[in-house]
Amino acid sequence: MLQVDLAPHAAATRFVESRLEGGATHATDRRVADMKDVFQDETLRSGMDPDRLMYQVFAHEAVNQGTPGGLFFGVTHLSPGTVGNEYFMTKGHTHARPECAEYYWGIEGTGFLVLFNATRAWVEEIAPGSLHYVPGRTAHRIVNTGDVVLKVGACWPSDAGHDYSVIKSTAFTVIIRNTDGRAQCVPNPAFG
Ligand code: S6P
Ligand code: ZN
Repeated sequence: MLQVDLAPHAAATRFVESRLEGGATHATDRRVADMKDVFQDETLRSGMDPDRLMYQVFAHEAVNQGTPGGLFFGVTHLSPGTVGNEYFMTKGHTHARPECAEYYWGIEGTGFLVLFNATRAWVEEIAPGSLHYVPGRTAHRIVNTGDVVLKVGACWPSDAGHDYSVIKSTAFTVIIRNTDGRAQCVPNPAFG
């Protein structure tokens, strides 16, 4: 009879309360101090508590970074808050292998996925259960427009890599800001 083994690696990895724990998982913290030149008002950001947690990324990497054909799985927990009138957000990036695409999906909280490529910018609303396809050659970041932690899942190719050269506050073509208590998507006044 065929022998079937319970894979110890898979058994050791857990997705618990939207966090990843166990084998081949790791967590990365991004604090206010790590977000230099990402928000419109750098003076306000630099005056905030540098240790304040902006987001955590939990990732499961079953293969080495750069492995062709593999996948990575992650969850981002993005805190609520603003820098001036700009909501907390991730740095944002394109992929170092620009053709690589990615899936995002909403788990908890509400926010926006901001995307742009050479021809257009667009924004998708994130809510529990929302599914988002990020095409290749498209810069992407998430923004928390709610009052609770925004939790978003992601799956991307293990050879995608990250290119953060788009993160400067002047580079994203649209920004999400709080206008009289409402989330508003506006052209980035600093773009270009
Ligand atoms: C990876 C994927 C996410 C982000 C995470 C943090 O391709 O898009 O896991 O890494 O949301 O964003 P950032 O822009 O700081 O890497
Ligand atoms: Zn990505």
